[in-house]
Amino acid sequence: METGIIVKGVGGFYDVYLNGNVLRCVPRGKFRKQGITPLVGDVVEVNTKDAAIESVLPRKNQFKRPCVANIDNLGIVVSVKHPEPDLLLVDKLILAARMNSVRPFIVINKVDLAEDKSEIKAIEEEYRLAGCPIFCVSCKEGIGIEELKQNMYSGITTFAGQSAVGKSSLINRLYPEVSREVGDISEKIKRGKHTTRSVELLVLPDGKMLVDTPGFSALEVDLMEPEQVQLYYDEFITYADECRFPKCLHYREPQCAVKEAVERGEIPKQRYQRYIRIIEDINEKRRERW
Ligand SMILES: Nc1nc2c(ncn2[C@@H]2O[C@H](COP(=O)(O)OP(=O)(O)OP(=O)(O)O)[C@@H](O)[C@H]2O)c(=O)[nH]1
Ligand SMILES: [Mg+2]
Ligand SMILES: [Zn+2]
Repeated sequence: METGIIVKGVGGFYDVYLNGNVLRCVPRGKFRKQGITPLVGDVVEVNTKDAAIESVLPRKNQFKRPCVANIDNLGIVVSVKHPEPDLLLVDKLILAARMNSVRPFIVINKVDLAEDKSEIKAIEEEYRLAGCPIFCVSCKEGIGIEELKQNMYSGITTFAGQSAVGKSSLINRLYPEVSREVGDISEKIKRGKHTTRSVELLVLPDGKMLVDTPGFSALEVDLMEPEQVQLYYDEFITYADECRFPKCLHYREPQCAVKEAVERGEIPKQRYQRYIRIIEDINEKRRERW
């Protein structure tokens, strides 16, 4: 028995990356009876004699769009401009990642479009205390690409962010050897035709892995409890103990140490205000549900 990782599903078969090779395998019939569908990203035990998947190891996480398991890292891409940065989306993606035990990092792309450094600094400042590494790059000019590549975490990485921030360009720049796999125009047309385009895990020369479809969804944030959200804000942690109420949401409560830290400028104000928007959004969604 050998352990491998599913890189692709092909009409009832699964391509398993195993000892540096890809082996097309069939799942044992018992999976269907047990209601288990193997997913791309699954770590599986394979009987190499008859290329059969014997078992699927427990998953660390699982996503619907793209349909993939065991994501380790999420690169959240945002551009200096064109499009204007949507930092609420960045915040939600950080939350969605952390909620699912995925490690987030931020990539500020299109630094070549910044008229002066202050536009880049403004974004960096927002996430100074958020506990995610930040990389500044220009896919157009090749700035910062090598540094990001050196710092890419091991395991499975996927990128997310608004349309046109440069996710495909980034993958092309980082890993030109797999570039034909990512969204050029023809790929986009193809995708339009096949509404459920299958997801594929790309094994890179350095052994790291990449999910080629950026589709990590931030919607799950709506399912969080309001009390849970703050747990994922590193910048609140040191202050939260000092709040008057142990279950303080740092929202409308009096004597809130987090709000005081915001007033003193120790926590970035906009980031805090977007946190409040997320809390209010969740509350609103709940009211609609009842
Ligand atoms: N000026 C500048 N333009 C860039 C840079 N990176 C990407 N672009 C341009 O931004 C546009 C969008 O890039 P894509 O890589 O297709 O963006 P994407 O995030 O994959 O977009 P979707 O697939 O729609 O989600 C393209 O016209 C790129 O040429 C950059 O660093 N600087
Ligand atoms: Mg793209
Ligand atoms: Zn508080």
